Amino acid sequence: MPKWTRRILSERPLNAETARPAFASPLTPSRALFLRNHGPEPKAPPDWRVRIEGTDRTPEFDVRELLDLPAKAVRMVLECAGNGRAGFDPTPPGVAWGEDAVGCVEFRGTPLGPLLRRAGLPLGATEAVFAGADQDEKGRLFERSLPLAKALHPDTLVAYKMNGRPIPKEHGGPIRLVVPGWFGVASVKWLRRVRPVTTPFIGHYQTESYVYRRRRDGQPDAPVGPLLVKSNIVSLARDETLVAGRPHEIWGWAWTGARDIFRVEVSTDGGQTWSDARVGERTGDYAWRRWSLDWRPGRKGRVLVMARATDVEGNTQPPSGAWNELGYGNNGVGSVEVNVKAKAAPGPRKKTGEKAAKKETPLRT
Ligand SMILES: Nc1nc2c(c(=O)[nH]1)N[C@H]1C(S)=C(S)[C@@H](COP(=O)(O)O)O[C@H]1N2
Ligand SMILES: [Mo]
Repeated sequence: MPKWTRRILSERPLNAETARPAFASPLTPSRALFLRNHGPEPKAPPDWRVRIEGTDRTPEFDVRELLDLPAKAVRMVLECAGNGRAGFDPTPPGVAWGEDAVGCVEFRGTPLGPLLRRAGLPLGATEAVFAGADQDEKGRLFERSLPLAKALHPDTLVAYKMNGRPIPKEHGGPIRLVVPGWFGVASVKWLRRVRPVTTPFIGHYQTESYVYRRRRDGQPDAPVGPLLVKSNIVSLARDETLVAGRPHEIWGWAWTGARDIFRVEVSTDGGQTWSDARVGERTGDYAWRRWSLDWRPGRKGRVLVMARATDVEGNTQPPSGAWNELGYGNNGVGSVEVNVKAKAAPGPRKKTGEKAAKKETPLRT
């Protein structure tokens, strides 16, 4: 099994980006997936239970009991809303995520809706509040709410498996909420308590952070919600050197919080001209799709390669993401600058020897 090295942005709490080699596969191995924490991992006793607080009853479930309920698997992109923050100018405060706080994983669990309905929803319930077991350095619980309709959506799961195995502790095991199609903050790890409420939930992780804030523009804060349309470039590393005339398949992943990706365009001239990439098969309602374009770099020099995704609702990645005070949702067009060097010139003629003879074989046809 490969040893994945995540890029660590902070040790305490542990925040780290996905190990880049893991982007080679459609599903991100759990050990390579980014980690986003606001405090230390809580202790996980073996009898971990999640409580659903209804009007009629407050059932509790451990993993074994959840396994007896109807199960569903979802392949989904998990992306931190702060992914790409370092690309905003000026850079907002917070963890300076590059582009790799994202991955695509398969969760398995039981839909939350029936659990909430069976426990009994209060008349006029508008949201459900989810509490994790972890506390941040200020002693605040990690709590976040969802609009009731999203909490009741058949794909919103109380999950106990990730990539076919029990959810690793660092990813919120043994029991985690998963909200496919929404930024990672909605998917509360170490889930302890679910309670429907009739008034908007106010809490640090709901109304003070993980909100789009543009007070200068007189806009009210809005909690981050669905993923924005976005793509990454996997096949090229920054400042990598390519050889003029030698084919290269430019490829990466594209995802959206809308229903599906519609197209991905690629530019190899810094955004002057764009070509449609091939978009690979759909592997799940919330999974990312591979895109690729065959390219033969021309003249030597620096080349800015860019990728731009559009979803079926007509949302396109903007040239740069919409800046906001806390630095969320940067889905500006991704780019990577590479070097193209000239094809190796034929070396000075050698007088004798097999090797020299081989080298002199004309390559052009
Ligand atoms: N209990 C709890 N749940 C949490 C968090 C947290 O700090 N505590 N971080 C959230 C954020 S902001 C993200 S992006 C995802 C990250 O999930 P991962 O660490 O499994 O990649 O978990 C979310 N759920
Ligand atoms: Mo996040």
